[in-house]
Amino acid sequence: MTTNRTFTMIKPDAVANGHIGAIINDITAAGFKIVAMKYTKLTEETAGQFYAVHAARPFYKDLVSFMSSGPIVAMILEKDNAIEDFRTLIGATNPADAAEGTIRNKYAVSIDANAVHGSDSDENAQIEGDFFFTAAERF
Ligand code: IDP
Ligand code: MG
Repeated sequence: MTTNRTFTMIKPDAVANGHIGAIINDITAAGFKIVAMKYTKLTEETAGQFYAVHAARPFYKDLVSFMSSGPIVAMILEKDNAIEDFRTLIGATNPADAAEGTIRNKYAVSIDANAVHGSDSDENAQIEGDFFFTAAERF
């Protein structure tokens, strides 16, 4: 089932570098509606749970440490073809490979500190949104 929703986080690097406003502007200008939004901070424990799918990868420990290093902005977004269109908007994981004008091209620092998260499937968008938001926090 396609839900037309995705989940994103503005990661600690982009928050610390003052890019919250610009990134939200790019997201809404691209036609995404904000369904839920929260300024919050992950702990090592909650970051570890969120990225449990990557637990076997060599960068997991660094990823958990980075994602709990400062505040983030979590959002559920809605648009036709949300998953794919949002991945296009943010660009490749490594900002060095991200297309001109994409969010990671403009705001990311490195392959780990890469400005934003974007869900990779409808199923994961649902799981990730549920991780941060109750039903009453979605509009
Ligand atoms: P994605 O965020 O583009 O979907 P994933 O492969 O799902 O990329 O990786 C999750 C996150 O883990 C990335 O956004 C990035 O922050 C980090 N990451 C991915 N690959 C590497 C790597 O090779 N070195 C360090 N960090 C990485
Ligand atoms: Mg991913």
